[in-house]
Amino acid sequence: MIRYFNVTHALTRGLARTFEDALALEPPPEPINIAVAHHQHNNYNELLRSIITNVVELPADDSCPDCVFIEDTALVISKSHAVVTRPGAPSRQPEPGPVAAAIHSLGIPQIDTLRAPATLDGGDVLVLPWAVLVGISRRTNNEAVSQLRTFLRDTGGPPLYVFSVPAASDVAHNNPLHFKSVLSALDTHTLLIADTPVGHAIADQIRAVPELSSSSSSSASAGPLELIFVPDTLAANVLSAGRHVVMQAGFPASETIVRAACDARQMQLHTLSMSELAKADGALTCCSLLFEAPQPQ
Ligand code: CIR
Repeated sequence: MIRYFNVTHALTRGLARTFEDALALEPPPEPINIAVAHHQHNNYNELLRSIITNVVELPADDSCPDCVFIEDTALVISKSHAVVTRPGAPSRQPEPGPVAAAIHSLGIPQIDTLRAPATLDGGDVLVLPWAVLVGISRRTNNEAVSQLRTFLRDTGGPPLYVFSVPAASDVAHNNPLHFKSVLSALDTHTLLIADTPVGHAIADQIRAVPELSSSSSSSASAGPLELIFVPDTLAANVLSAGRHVVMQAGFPASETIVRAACDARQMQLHTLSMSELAKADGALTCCSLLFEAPQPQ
C-alpha cells in the first residue's frame, strides 16, 4: 500500500539580500546570480501554493545570508510536536527564532528546543510518520541525537535511527553537506537515494537496520523501506506532499526513474530548477518545512 505524506502547511522564508554571502562547501564555478535566485525561489513558492493549501512565507533576515534554507531550523515530528534546532554553523544559529514562533502560531502544542552543545541541521533529519532517521554530519552531533531521542521518548514519538554521513576522507568523491543531500522520501515508505559512493554507503547502513529493511533478502524493495537509486545527487532530494512530488529540473536520466516511480504510485511529478540555490549547497527540501498542522490557519 502506498502511503502519502499528509501535508497541510508549508513554511518558507524569503531570500536574504545577502544571499551571495551564503555558506558553500566549495566556491561555485560561476557566482550566484541573485536575480535568477529570486526568480527560482518565487517559482518554488508558487509551485508549493499550487499543491499545498497553506503556504506561509516568513520574511528574510538580511543578517542571516542562509535563512532561505528554513529546513535546517526546525523538525516537525507530528501535528502535536516540533523541535527547534541549533544549527551547526555559528552564523546560522540566530535563524530558528522566527521559525519557532511561526510553528507555535500554527497550533503545534509541544515545541522542544535543542540546547548547546547540541548542534543539528534539519537537512540531516528525515522525518517519516513512523520513524525518524538522523545523519551525524559536520553539522549534526551526538549530543543533538541524545536530546532528540529524549524529546521523542517523552512525547511518545516514532523511533529514532542514527547513521553517519561519510566525510570526504571516507569516499572517493561527492562529499555531502547533509544526510538528505543524497536521499529523500518519495512517499512514507520509499526513499530516493543517489547512485554514488556516498549514497550507497548510507543505503548499506539503512539496509543493516532490520526494522527499516529486511536483511534476509538482497532485494532493495524488501522490508518497510523501498530504496530507489537515481544517478544524479541533486535529483535524489525531492519534495513529497500528498500525491505530488517535486524534483530538480535538468536531470533526464533521474527524471525517467522518478517519473516511473510516481506513475506506479499514482503521484504527479513536477520539476523545478533551483540551480542558483544549489550553488550554496541548497537542494529542494532545504527551502521549506512541510507538515500537517492541527488546524488550518
Ligand atoms: C549551509 O551551508 O548551511 C547552506 N549554505 C546550505 C544549507 C542547505 N540546507 C539543507 O540542505 N537542508
